[in-house]
This record gives sequence, C-alpha cells and structure tokens, in this order.
Amino acid sequence: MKTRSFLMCSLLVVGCGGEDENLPDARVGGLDAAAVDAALPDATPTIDAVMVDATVSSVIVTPNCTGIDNGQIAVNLSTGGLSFDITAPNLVVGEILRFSTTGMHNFASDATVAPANAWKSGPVGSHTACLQFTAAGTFGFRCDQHASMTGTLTVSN
Ligand SMILES: [Cu+2]
Repeated sequence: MKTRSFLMCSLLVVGCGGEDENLPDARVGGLDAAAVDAALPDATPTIDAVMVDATVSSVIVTPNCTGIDNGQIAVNLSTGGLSFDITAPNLVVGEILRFSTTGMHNFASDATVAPANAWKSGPVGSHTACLQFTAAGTFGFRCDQHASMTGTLTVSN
C-alpha cells in the first residue's frame, strides 16, 4: 500500500512537471501591468545603489579605483575649494577618469544628461572613484552638494 501511494505521488509530480512547461508563457501573457506597478517598491534607492557600485549603460564606476591599472587613467579630476580643478576634461571612449576629493564633493552627471543620474562618483564626501566612459558625447557634470561646481566632459571616438 505504501509503495502504491508513493508511485501515485510520483506520477502526479511528473504530470505536474509536464504541465509546468506550458505555464511560463501563459503567466507572462496574463500579467496585469497595473498590478505589477503596484507591487513594485519605490525603485529610486536601488538605482542609486547601482550608480555608485557600477553599471550604467555608458559609464562604469569603480569605487576606490580597485583593480584599475594607472595606465588606463587618462584624466585625474579633483577639487579645490568650491571648484573642480578641471572644468572641461576630455576623454576618448573607453578611457577612465579618476575623481578624488577630500571635501564635501562628488562628480555627478547634471540634469542635461540622459538618463537622469547617469553616473556619480559616490556620495558627497571624501572619496576616490574611477569612471570609464564607454559612449561618445558631451556631458555636463556637477557636484551634488554645490550648485556652483559644474563642468563639461567631452568623450570622443
Ligand atoms: Cu562640492
């Protein structure tokens, strides 16, 4: 009797497994967009964390420049007082800009750059980060703490 029950269960499991193969498509098709939106938490903190740690489509941020070879760094950008020491840096696609500061500053894309918050070197405060730009363009930047600290980065092919 026990053996027979076990076999029945096994057959049921196999049967369910077979049906499952057809389920993913049906589930995706059945998603209610409004319900999904409602179920999603506020995404802002997650996006912020991603910016600091690394990946945006065109900018790769490496906190502390960990693992970056000095030979890859084309521009060293820092701060003095309430200014960036270079306000119009130039890079070739793929090159790295090293940002460092000991003040209440950071190096972040400004409102003219899409997507919003495309990159930032890290939270405002003493830190170092390496940013590799992988797309050509002209990008405004700023310090998130000081509206007067701005510049324009040019990345060319
Ligand atoms: Cu600042």
